[in-house]
Amino acid sequence: MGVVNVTPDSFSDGGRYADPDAAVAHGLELVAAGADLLDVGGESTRPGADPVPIEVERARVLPVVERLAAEAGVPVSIDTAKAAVARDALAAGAAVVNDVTAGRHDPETLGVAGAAGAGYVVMHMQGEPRTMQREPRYDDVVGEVGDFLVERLEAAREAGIADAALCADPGIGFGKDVSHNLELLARLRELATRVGVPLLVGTSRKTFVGRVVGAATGAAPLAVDEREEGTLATVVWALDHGAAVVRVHDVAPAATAVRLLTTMVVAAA
Ligand code: PMM
Repeated sequence: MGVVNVTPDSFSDGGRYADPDAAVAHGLELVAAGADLLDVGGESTRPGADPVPIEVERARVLPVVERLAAEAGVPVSIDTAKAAVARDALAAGAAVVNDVTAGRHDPETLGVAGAAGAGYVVMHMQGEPRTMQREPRYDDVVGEVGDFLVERLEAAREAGIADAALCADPGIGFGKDVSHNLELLARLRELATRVGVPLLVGTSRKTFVGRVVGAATGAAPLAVDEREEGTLATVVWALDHGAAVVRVHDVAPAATAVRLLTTMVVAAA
């Protein structure tokens, strides 16, 4: 899944593709580089981010969704927690709703996806973006994330979303510190078995990658644009430990790594 952020303030690529033409061109590049799915988002979920008014989000994403759905040749997902934005994006050609609140922010989002026969990603987050990194706490992060995902998947089914249209995501970096993220990745297969639907994992350029690499080399945490190699390690790990989809900003290196991983997995079988 290639990320197309149409935002001025995403932590990973804020402002680079805020113009619709630039965002569409970027999405097409990601497909040429090997993306099988594009995720278009108009509201930053970075820690501390302020919510975006609905009209602003709509104006950012709809022209981009419409053009990519027509031109990209792969399914387009809309990264939103708002039912009205999801509804309009699906009408504009999106095929999947990626809701980082798992339908808690706006419960109607589930029904919108169900009525449209769209795919739906249920993601775990402790707290909300504005405050989620303040002191995340768990007794058993894998157990609690699993419980949450199972409960929200059930809510999605009750809203009419078909089982085959569902995907679950542990929400790496969403109300989690480095050790929580590492434990979720370490026990990803257990989580995949528990939720019983394909698992999506988004580690790309996230803070924990920069912290772990920095700590390992005795250097300061890496800046966002220095996290690509670390991201690739997590991508390969996630796919080899039960993930079905990985959400990345830089598709070309991930696609190369996935090709090699696939060859090795086949050779090892
Ligand atoms: N991460 C971000 C945004 N949306 N959606 C899902 N399902 N999983 C994620 O891990 C995820 C997401 C934050 O990254 P960005 O601001 O670079 O898009």
